[in-house]
Amino acid sequence: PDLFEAPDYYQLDDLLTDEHKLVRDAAREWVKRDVSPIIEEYAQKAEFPEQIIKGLADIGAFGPYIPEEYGGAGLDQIAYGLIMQEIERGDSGVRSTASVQSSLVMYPIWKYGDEAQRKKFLPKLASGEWMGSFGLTEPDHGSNPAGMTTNFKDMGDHYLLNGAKMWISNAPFCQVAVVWAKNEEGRIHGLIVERGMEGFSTPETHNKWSLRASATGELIFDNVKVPKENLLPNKSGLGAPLGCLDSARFGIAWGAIGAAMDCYDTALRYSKERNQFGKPIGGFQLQQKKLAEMITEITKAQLLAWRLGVLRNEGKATSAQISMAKRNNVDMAINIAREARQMLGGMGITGEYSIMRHMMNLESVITYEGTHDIHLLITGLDVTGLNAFK
Ligand code: TGC
Ligand code: FAD
Repeated sequence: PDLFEAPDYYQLDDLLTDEHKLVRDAAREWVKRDVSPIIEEYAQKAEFPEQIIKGLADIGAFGPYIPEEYGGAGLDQIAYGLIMQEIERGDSGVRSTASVQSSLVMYPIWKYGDEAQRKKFLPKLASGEWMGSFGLTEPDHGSNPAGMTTNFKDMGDHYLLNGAKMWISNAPFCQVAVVWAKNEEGRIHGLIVERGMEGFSTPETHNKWSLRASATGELIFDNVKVPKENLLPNKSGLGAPLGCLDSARFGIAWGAIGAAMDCYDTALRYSKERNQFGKPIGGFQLQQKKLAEMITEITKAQLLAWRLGVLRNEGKATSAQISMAKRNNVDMAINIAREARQMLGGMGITGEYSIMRHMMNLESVITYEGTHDIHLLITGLDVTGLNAFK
């Protein structure tokens, strides 16, 4: 892992500020030192490496763009993207943990919460003392979260929450869950549910072939009494959780580039070292085609992500633009992982190299935060004005 070299074919470093490069390099060094050497072992045993939580907090991965007064790193969107890129070069599951904590837990508390909620939760989430999860998806409502059945009733001095969420990253060890549920009028609200509340449980989901180093589980609410002060007061409706997804999807558009870079770098290196028929396999046209296409696609994805970062810094990026980048960049990464895996021949299927782990991880990344198909339909709706979802 120490050998990793990030491709920068179009001198994109020239577009970054000194602060961007500093933040990126610190994240890169940390991933090299503390993630890459251990991650294969944790993925193989399907365990989240809890010892990396402090390091994630130290590199600013928990709330990169949340203001410093709440414990965040106070950085811009491009710095956030670069941190996600570096983490996902290590492992998409580790990036998932950071994405959820930052964009799906800290972001809604910051944007939709009141001052007391911000002060109570954000600093502890930024330091990793508390870990969070985000409950939107249900067993019968994945792509269509508007149909959710998890609900809460106003009991006077508290809310009574019932229902279940499925496929929830960080659920098994979270102290805090931002949960989306309908009130008696059917309006969606966010509630902060805390571990220890009676009737709240988080069983782990086992037997995943993907994101094995990330803990996934359910959130089950059986007559959970949620204090009234735990309702996020400043936004309701489906647009509230979808606003969080915009931020997380942006991070994924960058993160996927990291996974692709690692696959490309590994395959390029291997192609120069591995000899068959008397010469390095990198000297054969078929292998060069793969490598040339990989670096072309990575470069295009980097430009897309960078421009989207500029638009987000200016507050101008649309949700549909974010969908395009998430869809394109994850698809780019999974295709590169599949091609790179083949370039390593039999060695490519082993844990000696990171490629197959990335490839399997990306099967989740292409599904969560809106599937590949859903993002295509978002673009379709945006350009035609015609809704093909329903
Ligand atoms: P629709 O009628 O289009 O919209 C309802 C309301 O939401 C507004 N809106 C948005 N607001 C902010 N950001 C967005 N991206 C938004 N998209 C829509 C919209 O304006 C409207 O507002 P209002 O005020 O008019 O009510 O809703 P729909 O029911 O037709 O659904 C649209 C669709 C299919 C695009 C949406 O449901 C969707 O994106 N589905 C995919 C679900 C999804 O992405 N789930 C992700 C779960 S979390 C996760 O996967 C975490 S993985 C984390 C990790 O480990 O990294
Ligand atoms: P479905 O919605 O049932 O889709 C099945 C297939 O049908 C897909 O190919 C889809 O593209 C297609 N499809 C659906 N609707 C349409 C349509 N209108 N037109 C055409 N095709 C359509 N959720 C959270 O809330 N929080 C989390 O932390 C979280 N973490 C996750 C971690 C992992 C490892 C995974 C795998 C998922 C996670 N998710 C999380 C859930 C994820 O967001 C959902 O899996 C995803 O939104 C898809 O929902 P679904 O699995 O129910 O698939």
